[in-house]
Amino acid sequence: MTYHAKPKLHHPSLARNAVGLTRRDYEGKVSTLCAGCGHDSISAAIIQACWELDVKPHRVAKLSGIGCSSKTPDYFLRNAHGFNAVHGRMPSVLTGANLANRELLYLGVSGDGDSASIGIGQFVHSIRRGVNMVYIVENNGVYGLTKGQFSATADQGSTSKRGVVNADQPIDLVGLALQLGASYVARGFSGDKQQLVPLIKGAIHHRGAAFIDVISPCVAFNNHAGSTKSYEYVRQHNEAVNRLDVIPCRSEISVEYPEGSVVEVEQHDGSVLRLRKLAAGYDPTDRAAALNLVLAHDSRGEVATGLLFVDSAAHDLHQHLNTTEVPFNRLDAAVLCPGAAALQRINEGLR
Ligand SMILES: Cc1ncc(C[n+]2csc(CCOP(=O)(O)OP(=O)(O)O)c2C)c(N)n1
Ligand code: SF4
Ligand SMILES: [Mg+2]
Repeated sequence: MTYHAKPKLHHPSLARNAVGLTRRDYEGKVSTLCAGCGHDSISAAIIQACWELDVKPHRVAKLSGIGCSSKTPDYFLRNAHGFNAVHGRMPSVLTGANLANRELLYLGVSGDGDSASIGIGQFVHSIRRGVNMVYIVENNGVYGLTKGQFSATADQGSTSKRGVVNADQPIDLVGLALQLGASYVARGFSGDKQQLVPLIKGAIHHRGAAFIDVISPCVAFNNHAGSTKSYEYVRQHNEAVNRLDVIPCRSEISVEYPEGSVVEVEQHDGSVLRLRKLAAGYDPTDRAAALNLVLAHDSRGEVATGLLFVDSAAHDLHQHLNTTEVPFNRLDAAVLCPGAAALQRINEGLR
């Protein structure tokens, strides 16, 4: 018999956030993933980010597709809304839910197989439409759930566990997201929680399509020498361009930094993204520079991480479509069905 429920009783001394919840209140079921899988570290980072931001779990909708990565929403935020879509179809389900109710926080969790292969058509359109969401790809370069075939993000020349060489060019989802107009683009590493938690927090505060590619090693099928998605490879080739602090309200800024070493980007909701520069002269508000940086690092076999691009003035899908602010489930019959006279007026206007 397997036992997946966690005890609900907490020690009374556990720290509580502003909405009265402990970190444990943001957990889910016990993970069934392999011990050491990067995906579990990403779940822990999501839990930490939501707890620190005082997110109310019932105001979150977590959506995913199929894969080990897509199983993970079961392991965090047990009191959130959840929908496990068909393989590669998470983005359209998320888009529909978001159109129906813009008041929830939409968290899409996917894999490199789910988003870069079968679901790539869905991925690109959700990004280019500017759906207000946090879209996380847990990128291990393989189809972990189906036993480790190369995915479309596997680097050319990297080898499988059995020594087969991948001949195909990889799809870089970060480069694609930048080209498609994503307004918050980051790359993290599941082995660096200190970097990842603020990247998720920044994405939660962002309005628009926020995309985070998280390199997340698959210990069962892609953690050997010859893989470019192993813990060792990423640790050796990780080039962080900046370190992010998310400050929910401007007045809380207290630490002083030497002039020129920090970029601050104010978000639409008043929160501030404070970026401590690690790469000299890198401007995270310049989309073309971000694309160049990613391509240059790729060509050297390096993994550029950090907040690569942000556009705080971006508009989201609702603003593009000028939709109603009231969630559909709160619109009454008179609004939804305004009657024959209103229809007549619309028809007249189209003649
Ligand atoms: C329509 C369809 N085709 C194929 C599959 C088989 N399948 C299940 S998961 C998966 C790949 C998952 O890879 P990824 O998204 O990278 O997730 P990971 O397991 O690596 O986290 C595939 C091909 C499926 N479930 N449905
Ligand atoms: S097979 Fe790979 S991706 Fe799936 S749980 Fe195991 S380590 Fe994680
Ligand atoms: Mg994968």
